[in-house]
Parts: sequence; structure tokens; C-alpha cells
Amino acid sequence: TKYDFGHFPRYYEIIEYMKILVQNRRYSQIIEIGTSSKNKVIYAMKIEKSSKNPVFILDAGFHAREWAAHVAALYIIKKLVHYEEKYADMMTFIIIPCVNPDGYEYSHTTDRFWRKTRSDNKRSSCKGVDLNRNFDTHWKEISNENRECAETYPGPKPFSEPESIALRDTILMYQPYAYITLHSFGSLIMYPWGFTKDLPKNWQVLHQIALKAAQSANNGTNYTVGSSARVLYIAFGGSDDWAMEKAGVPIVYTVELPEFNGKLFVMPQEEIRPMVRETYKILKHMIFNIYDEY
Ligand code: 0X9
Ligand code: ZN
Repeated sequence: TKYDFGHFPRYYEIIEYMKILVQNRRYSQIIEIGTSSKNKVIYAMKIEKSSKNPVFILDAGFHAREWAAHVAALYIIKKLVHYEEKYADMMTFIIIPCVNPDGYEYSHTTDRFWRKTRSDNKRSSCKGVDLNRNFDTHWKEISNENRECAETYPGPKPFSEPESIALRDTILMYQPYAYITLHSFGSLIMYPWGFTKDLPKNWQVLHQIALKAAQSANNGTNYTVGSSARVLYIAFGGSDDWAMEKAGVPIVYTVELPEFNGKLFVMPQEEIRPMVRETYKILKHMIFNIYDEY
């Protein structure tokens, strides 16, 4: 039976559902962008009519336990594929619903609060790297969380993980006009930089697009808008900063989805449908406003 957003899907369910969605579609196809350290294929939905259109890349699931992000990305995939004629006229979409499948499965089977990948570390029995500290931008500049067992271990070197390499190569290959990465939680729409409280040159454009999108939230979420170092904290080696600083992507956001009643990462499954609908609405506003800027 077809996935209906009534529960949090396992990795195979995400992929099975994507396969159902692309049946009889003209512009939508499933592509492989890499392989995890435990040999799971990392898939993306690509929706493209013309290779001349600006590219929009959306990902989710850098952090294993942030299950709201995976389901939100899957719902966005469902909607974009359903309305592929309309969307593909504007832009090419690459949507990766689960960048870290090893960690995601581990958070289902063994440790609900697992954050990192599941790769082996040379000098420690603690496993995994924080993918959002593993990008080659101000990598490991300052941190007291540099040991293997830390939740935010940045890895032995930038791009030590096949998952961050997969994301890097996808961004370098498609040279997107916009890149958005979904996380949870905090109800934040953040733009770079994350490594400094300074703001990027185009911060006012980024701020306006985010504000308009935040106002469209209709499930009671109050989104806060700002640069990630200012509204959250300073952190190095993030995919957002890398995309803007090193890959030259002009429009970049990290979205932290809402938390539910003090439940932190554990969202009640009845909340999935209202949350994913709200998130799609916000993303739709962002897509149209980003397209207007192009
Ligand atoms: O710390 C992170 O990686 C993100 N927050 S989370 O709670 N989902 O782990 C925020 C990343 C913001 N971007 C940068 N600091 N570059
Ligand atoms: Zn996260």
C-alpha cells in the first residue's frame, strides 16, 4: 500500500514511495547521487523540463533524528511531481529526502536520538561524523567538540564522508541558483553565514524572501528569520555556508522545522500531515519568490 504520511517511513518506504510517484510522469525521474558508508544508495528526485532553467536543490536528513525533515521533503516531492508541468516550466528541482540513510535507519532501529553518520572512526569506537560540520568551509576552526564521540564531530578532514561528498558533487554539477537544507527543530528560516555574525552581501534579499515565506505558515508556527550565527549559534563546516562561499550559490537557506509541545525531535505522528502541509506552503512561497529574483 502507498505511503500516506500517517507514520514516519523507513528508508526503503521513502524510496518505494518515490518510485510510485514517478510512474507515468513526463519530467520527474529518480537519480542516484552517491552511496553511504554502509552502502545505501542516496537517491534524489529530479524534475526537469529544460536544462536551461535555473536549478533548485533541496535536501533533508543530514541529521538522522530530525525525522520531521525527511517527511517534509517527501511531501514536497509528492507535490512537485504531481504539479510537475507547472513547476518544471520554471525551474529544475533536485530533492534529496535522506542524505544520511545509515543514520536514519539507526535512529529507527537502535537509537532514536542518533545525529551523525555511521562511519567507523580510526582512533575511537564512537561512530559517525556530523555531516553539517564536515564541509570545507571554515572547517573545524574553533570548537571544543572535536573528539570522535562528540555529537558535532567534524570528521578527520573536510569531506571525509561519502554523504557530504555526494551533496558537494551534486551542487557542483548542477550549479543551483538556490539551495535549501531542511533540519529540525526550532522554527527558523536561516541564511548564511553560520561561521560568523557578519552578513553576506545579499542578506537583504535573503531576509525578505524568508520573511514573506514565514508569514505564509498556517499551522500556528512562528518562524524566526535571520542569519544562522545570529538566530542560532556559530558553527563551522556547514553545507549552507559551503554552498554560498565555495560553490557560489546565491540563495541559500537552512530551515529548522517546528518542535511539537516540548517533544523535541519526537513529533507525534498525528502532527505529520499538518506539519508537512505547512512546510510545503512555505517552500512554495520561497520557490516563487526565488524565481522572481532570478
Ligand atoms: O547545528 C546545525 O547543524 C544546525 N542545527 S541542528 O539543530 N539541526 O543541528 C544549524 C546549522 C546552521 N548553519 C550553520 N551553522 N552553518
Ligand atoms: Zn540538523
